[in-house]
Amino acid sequence: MVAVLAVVVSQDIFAHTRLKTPTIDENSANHGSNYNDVVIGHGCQNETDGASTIDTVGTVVVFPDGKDSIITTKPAGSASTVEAAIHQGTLADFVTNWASPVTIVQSKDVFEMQKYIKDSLGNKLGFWAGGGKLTAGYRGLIPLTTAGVVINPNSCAKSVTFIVSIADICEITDVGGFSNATVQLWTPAVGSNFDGQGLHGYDSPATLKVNRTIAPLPTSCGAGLDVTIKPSAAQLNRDMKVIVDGNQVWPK
Ligand SMILES: [Cu+2]
Repeated sequence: MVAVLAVVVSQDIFAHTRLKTPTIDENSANHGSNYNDVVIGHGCQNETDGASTIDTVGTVVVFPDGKDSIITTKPAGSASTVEAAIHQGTLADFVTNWASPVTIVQSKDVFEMQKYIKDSLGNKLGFWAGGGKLTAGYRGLIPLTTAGVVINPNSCAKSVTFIVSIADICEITDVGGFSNATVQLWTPAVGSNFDGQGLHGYDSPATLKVNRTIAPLPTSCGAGLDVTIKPSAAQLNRDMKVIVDGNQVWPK
């Protein structure tokens, strides 16, 4: 019985919502992009037996804006127990071309509507897709491309990992109504309204890791740095929204 339970639990972990291709190389091609999908792994959990039997009616995907993002570094290849250091500089210290990280690939395969989430300058920081539903027990592929990322050639970054915040919505509620039955939050715990403390997927966001493959690491860098870019709480509170025709639909 214990072995059976262990198998069920680990399958559930692998079914968390993630990018289909979570690790890519740098890409300096003109208008370079990398095709990818958000993979919605499972629906929401019913309150009777906790199984993921509730259909998903929409998803919200947000990349860090790179302006007030939380930037941390670790020596490349260090153990997960090594504490990350806060970087006091800007994202440009590590990435030279971050502006509009994501482009929607038009598709009605899963949801009927797709709309960008932009900042005040028009940068495309994410998108939502909704209308119709993803049936519980099925996987959903939501196609997108990410902009080609160029790592600052003078930096010591060996890789840069962008934390991608995703909300899979099963029932439209306000923030107070978030539960395992209404939403699956794949977000970093940064103190936003979307942390989902105690809920399935707590502090287990999707990631996009970009490996340095163009300019060689300067020899003065030694082994180099693994850099992580997380969105700020302020950004998530601003951007994790579904707005239809000027009206905020989610959270209510
Ligand atoms: Cu899961």
